[in-house]
Amino acid sequence: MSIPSRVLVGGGLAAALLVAAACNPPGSRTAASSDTSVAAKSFVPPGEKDEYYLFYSGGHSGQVYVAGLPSMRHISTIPVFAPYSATGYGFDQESKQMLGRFTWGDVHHPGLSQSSGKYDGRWLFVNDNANNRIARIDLRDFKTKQILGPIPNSSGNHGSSFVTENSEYVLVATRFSVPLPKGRYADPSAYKTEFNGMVSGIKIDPKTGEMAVGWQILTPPFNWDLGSTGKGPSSGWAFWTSYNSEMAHEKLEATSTQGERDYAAVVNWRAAEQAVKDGKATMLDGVAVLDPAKVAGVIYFLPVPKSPHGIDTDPSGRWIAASGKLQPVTSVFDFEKIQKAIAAKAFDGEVRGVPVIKYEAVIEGEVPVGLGPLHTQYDGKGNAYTSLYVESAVAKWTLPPWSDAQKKDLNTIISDKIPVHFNIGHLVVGGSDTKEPYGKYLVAMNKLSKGRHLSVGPSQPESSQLIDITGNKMTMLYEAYTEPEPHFAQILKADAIAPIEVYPKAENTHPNAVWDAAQTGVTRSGNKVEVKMVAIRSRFAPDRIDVRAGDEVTIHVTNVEQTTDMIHGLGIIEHDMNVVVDPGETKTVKFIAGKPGVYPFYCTNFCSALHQEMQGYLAVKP
Ligand code: K7E
Ligand code: CUA
Repeated sequence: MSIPSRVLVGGGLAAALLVAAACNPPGSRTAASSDTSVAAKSFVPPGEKDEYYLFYSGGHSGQVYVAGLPSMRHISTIPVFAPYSATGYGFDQESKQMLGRFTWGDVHHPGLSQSSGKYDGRWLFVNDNANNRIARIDLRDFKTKQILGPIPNSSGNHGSSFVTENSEYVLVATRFSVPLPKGRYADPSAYKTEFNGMVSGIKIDPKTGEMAVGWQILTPPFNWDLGSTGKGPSSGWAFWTSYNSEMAHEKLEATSTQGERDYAAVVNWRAAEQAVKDGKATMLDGVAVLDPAKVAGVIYFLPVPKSPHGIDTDPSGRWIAASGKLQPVTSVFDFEKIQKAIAAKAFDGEVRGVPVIKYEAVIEGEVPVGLGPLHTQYDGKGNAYTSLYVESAVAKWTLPPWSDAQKKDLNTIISDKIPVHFNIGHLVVGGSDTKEPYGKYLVAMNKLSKGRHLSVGPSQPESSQLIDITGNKMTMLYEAYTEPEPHFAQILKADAIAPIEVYPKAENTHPNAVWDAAQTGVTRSGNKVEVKMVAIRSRFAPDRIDVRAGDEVTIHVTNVEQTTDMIHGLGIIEHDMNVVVDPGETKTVKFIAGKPGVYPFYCTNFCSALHQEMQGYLAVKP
């Protein structure tokens, strides 16, 4: 079936449609393949394991989904910014404290930690666009360990999480601009003068991964969009696109799409770090902020055709592809030329003290990829893959250097195009943002699934499609569905990590952990009741807790199992409480005992033949 071209925006799109219609490359074909030999390529037999992890952002679910490649099987959900009763996240004291006052987040761009420009398998960072936060997941146990934020002076943490090549920083930029510091009121009609955006360097402790806000660079109120970090020749630099360099504050659909070009930010983060060390920053809401009008050399603007979205540095670090979603081209910039242009001051004026690099001095070519280009990924073999939102396709093209003949007609570098279903947003090739991409697979993350699955009513899933990119032509292998909404994903070789499956007893430092029934017990001090409890197949000790209505009850429950998959839960009837405790783990829950009565508690995670018998009573006396 075909769908009508979804109208992404008004005006400029019609022009875009006209331009691209003339240059559809050869190789287009239907995506739905009934060729069963293709099925073998994504088939992972029962009992066998996938070759790669796929870490999907869970969008406004606030979570991260983990699937295997090539099977596309969903393996687990890592709760990050929202409570998740399946793992008891957001119910125990520690995770509650991490979540703070928020019960949701909007995860867009997961970023794996890197060492020497390669994934090191230590951490996965994810952003929260909604509440200006960033979280760190430890890949040793696949658990969220830290949530930083709300980041001061930062509103709409969308241009995030871009990890530098040695995980020095997670670099983030603001989608929204507000009067700063946050909490200050200004009328939105004074947007251009009173509102500001920000680029932030979130410092990562190299040993522990602990994040802290390092420094910030003040920007005009453009809407910063996607970003990417440099490597090789662009080591120490980072890039963000923006929409709305018009600095409009209402009816953005029309008002922010007036200019033929918007600005990308070209940020020298090493220079920013140095400038802060040199005392050139001013403190704003507790953060060292650099004003580029006063501190030269930390940020430049680069014109990019119309309302760009993605900006992606290639594995060599020399080529930077930015896609103007309202123009059917992807602009390829040469970072070597960018450096020369900066050195030679090849500027087209400045905006608020920030030099604007001459487009003509640094553009390598505008590649006519197709309609609605958004994001680009690389396979490390000289090929680039750009998602085409409006066209519902992926275009494959060749990175520079190009021959003179190719330069004359850049249509000739487009080597393949494959339809996807439907309206693709991001796409991911394993390791595309590293020096050594895996190639092999591409996952298209499509915004609409439009009836390609069993009907589930009005709430529709998103669709992901697995594409084999090992040949000259791309091959559609498989498709799967996820809950809303993967924006971006990261792919990691399965053998790059060796997660633990049991918390070793020796590592449990919880002050109230207990390991056998003799150490357990209930103690009272005033109206506070503290319980030390063990969970073991198939009982809780103690299995009776006596309290009075209104008591503040704290239970420290230790799962003393040291066997993989022996997980116990503690659910308390009518107390909105469920905590799930992994082998060797201790969790603390705190609640106020409810109305008088007897409230059974039970193990929520099926653990043994006598799992059903794993229960007890919270006896609440009047
Ligand atoms: Cu959905 Cu990266 Cu937030 Cu593009 S973003 S599509
Ligand atoms: Cu313990 Cu079920």
